Amino acid sequence: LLDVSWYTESMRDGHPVEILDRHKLQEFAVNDSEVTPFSVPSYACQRRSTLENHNAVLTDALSLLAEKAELSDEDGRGVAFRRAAAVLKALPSAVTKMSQLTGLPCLGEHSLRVIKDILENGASSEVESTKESERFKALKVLTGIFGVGSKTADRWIREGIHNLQQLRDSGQTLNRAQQAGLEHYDDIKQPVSLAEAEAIRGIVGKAVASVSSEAQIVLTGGFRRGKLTGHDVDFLITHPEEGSEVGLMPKLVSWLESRGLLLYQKTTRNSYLECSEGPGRPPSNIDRFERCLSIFKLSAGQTGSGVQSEETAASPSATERQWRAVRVDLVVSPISQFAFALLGWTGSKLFERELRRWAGHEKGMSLSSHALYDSKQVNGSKGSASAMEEKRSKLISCHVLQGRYIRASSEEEIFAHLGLEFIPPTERNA
Ligand code: DCT
Ligand code: MG
Repeated sequence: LLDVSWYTESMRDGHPVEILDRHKLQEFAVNDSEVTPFSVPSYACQRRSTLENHNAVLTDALSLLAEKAELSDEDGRGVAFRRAAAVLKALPSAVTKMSQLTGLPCLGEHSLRVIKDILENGASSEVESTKESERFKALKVLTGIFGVGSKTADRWIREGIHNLQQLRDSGQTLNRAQQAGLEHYDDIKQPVSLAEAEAIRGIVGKAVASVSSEAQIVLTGGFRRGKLTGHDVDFLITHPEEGSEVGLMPKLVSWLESRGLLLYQKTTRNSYLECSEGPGRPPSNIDRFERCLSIFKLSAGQTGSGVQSEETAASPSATERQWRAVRVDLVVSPISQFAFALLGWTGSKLFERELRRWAGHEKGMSLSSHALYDSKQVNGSKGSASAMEEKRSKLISCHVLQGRYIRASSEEEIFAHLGLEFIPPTERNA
């Protein structure tokens, strides 16, 4: 009776994880003797991944190939490279021999070939040729524009547009986000520093306090994981009284807009409804909270240390004008979903993906940034029920479903429900 499509979806999502066996490794091994292989658990959410990385050369190479795959709409391949990179990031020291990799999870043949190339020749030919590829360079530049995804970039490249000037000259119609993205390209490309993130937190915090004395704001994303720079600043806002978070976002946005602090903003309303939604995860990993994607205008005076000095080369005007554009995401969550939202918005992206994969494959549960749903007692099937019957059963199951949602008021509780050891934010840098 119940909709279990999320489960099959998560199965599809869970690309088979390759475990490297000794037989396969022989192809790659250089010298097996006197080498102790590393050992790590399969899922990134079972590992402690700090920002310390002893294998940056290898993980940068694999991350670049992941990026290339993602920009080419090959998500499965992208995830495989991301998982391989995350395994190497979790190792306690640098890999020097292929034989150290025996038994490690998530290292497929392609990733091993890249690693071997680097260990033996100092570089991977595939990575080097990707870096030089005109198509890859154009995809990077064009998708670097806020509001431009890989599909749009691909279409533009096919029309002969490879860089910003060609885009400006082409007369392409850009939407509002893309226009703002193009206008503030240099600033947005520049990493956001922790000092800038904290300055923005101060301003947004003031805005939140002035629209509601009890509302709370938390810095999430990479900065919560201890990163010193990021591509944007992510905030999660809630209110201790369920329902009182409704209406906060428009007030907050008005407050910021009236002070000229937003160069661009687009707010989407909360579209999550547990009852009508059923246990399914959203079709994409994007959650359904009320969300404001914005480009913030940060004045030099507000960071204390002025506009980042590094950007002088990229954008000489940034220091002259005494402000810079910064990407800021605001998300509002009801307090009942706050722990899930906090966990979901802290990342890393791969850590989140692995938590969901663990929940689905190992625990028969569905995890989102809204809820944890236990589907183990699901019986019946979607079968050939008519649309009418399906609608009716969905309404009935709505009541039944309540019992299978697992509530949690902290991240620690969610890890416990998932049967995982708690991993603090600073160790979620998979
Ligand atoms: N997220 C996710 N899946 C996505 C996108 C985002 O799980 N497809 C979560 C994890 C991180 C958080 O949202 C914020 O996203 P980003 O800002 O893109 O990531 P970040 O880790 O904060 O990276 P950066 O430091 O570069 O901003
Ligand atoms: Mg971020």
